[in-house]
Amino acid sequence: MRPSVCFCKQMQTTAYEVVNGSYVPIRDTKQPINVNVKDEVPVAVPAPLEGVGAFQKLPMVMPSVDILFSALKKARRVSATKGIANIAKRERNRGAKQLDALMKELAVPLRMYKENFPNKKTLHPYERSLIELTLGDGNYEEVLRRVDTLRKRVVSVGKEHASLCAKSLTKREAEERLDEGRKKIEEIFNSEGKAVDELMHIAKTLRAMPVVDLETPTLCLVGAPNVGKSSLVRLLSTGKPEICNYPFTTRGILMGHINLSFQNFQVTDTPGLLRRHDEDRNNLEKLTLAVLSHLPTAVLYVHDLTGECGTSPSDQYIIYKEIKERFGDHLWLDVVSKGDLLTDTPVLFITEDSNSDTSELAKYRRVGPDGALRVSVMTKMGIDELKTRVHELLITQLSIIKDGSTEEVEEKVVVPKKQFH
Ligand SMILES: Nc1nc2c(ncn2[C@@H]2O[C@H](COP(=O)(O)OP(=O)(O)OP(=O)(O)O)[C@@H](O)[C@H]2O)c(=O)[nH]1
Ligand SMILES: [Mg+2]
Repeated sequence: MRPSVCFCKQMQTTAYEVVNGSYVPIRDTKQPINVNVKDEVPVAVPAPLEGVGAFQKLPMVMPSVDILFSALKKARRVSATKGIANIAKRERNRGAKQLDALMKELAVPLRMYKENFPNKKTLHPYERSLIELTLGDGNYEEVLRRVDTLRKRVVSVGKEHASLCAKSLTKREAEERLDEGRKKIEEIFNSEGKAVDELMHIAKTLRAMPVVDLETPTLCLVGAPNVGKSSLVRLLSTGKPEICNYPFTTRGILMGHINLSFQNFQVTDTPGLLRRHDEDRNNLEKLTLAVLSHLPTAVLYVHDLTGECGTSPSDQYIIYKEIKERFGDHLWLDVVSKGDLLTDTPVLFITEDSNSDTSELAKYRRVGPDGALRVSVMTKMGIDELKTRVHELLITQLSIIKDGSTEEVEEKVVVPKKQFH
């Protein structure tokens, strides 16, 4: 049966730049062991997957100048308690109340940010990786810490000056102390309010990240740089990634959607992987590994045997072997791309020596891994077959997801929640 493909509206497909950092995604393979007392056989109980989507729930952060402006305006409107006849008393009461109001108007939004920006440790590992790789190591926590330090300083200085003002002996002194306190708080906010603006920028960056739904089957395109991943994403889904003839065109995770026979599927495009150790990988490659490590995606692995992409077939073979070994438990489909350019003679780079080829590598140069489908985006060779195979793969993934959620419901009944923490 050939699936009918209908393209739906493009959603959340913005790719984003990744800054430098030293984070390496590590697959969390540790699972709590539940010992069956009766036969004493340890049974691995999979930890329930925490949900993704925390970035969409981040609070809106106001620019620091707006927070200050609005707080000053509101504080100035505060008047002295009614019925105080003595001028000095009335003035110091007004001054103390205004400083207290100013302090509160500034501290409340800052406290709200602190409470509503999630602790990184409680996030889904995928979102944790995104934070590390896009914002840089520890930057998220650092900015939140600075916002909280600012809040504490405003509170402490506000209280100190409100109390000084309340002790004033004359109207003039009360006015001066109010002025002093206000200036001091303004100074602090002006010099340290940058943290709030940085937090606003962080929230904006995180909110713009592609939304992944763990319940929706997802296909992830993986392969060396420039092999034609994005071209296939464009053909298979609503995602419209940039396509260029140079490596690392794709600079972020991009999400497209496929609607096949009334069922929605997700497709993610990822940056290319080079032949090197994890420690040497750039953050773009680490993003790809984070997707494979933390998201239950099916993999469409793309091989370019034409020599066009810049990574030799033997290097692609080595990258492939490593990735397959690490992530081979994902549902998997191999494609050989740019079929229109492939000739019968396998391509050899100057740096390669075919005499040292194993029989497996020699076969790889000609046809790719066992069962790989040859396709061409240019001539549409193999594309109908690819769509059928992708559909089958995603339907299989859908049934795995459904089975998984049934098991999880059962587990929740019998296993105390504490065991997972
Ligand atoms: N002749 C031919 N060229 C192709 C085909 N598919 C992709 N290309 C070209 O290969 C180049 C790289 O394609 P992309 O789709 O950007 O490759 P990518 O793997 O996403 O690249 P990165 O994002 O940089 O890793 C572009 O110039 C494409 O036009 C194909 O089937 N035939
Ligand atoms: Mg690309």
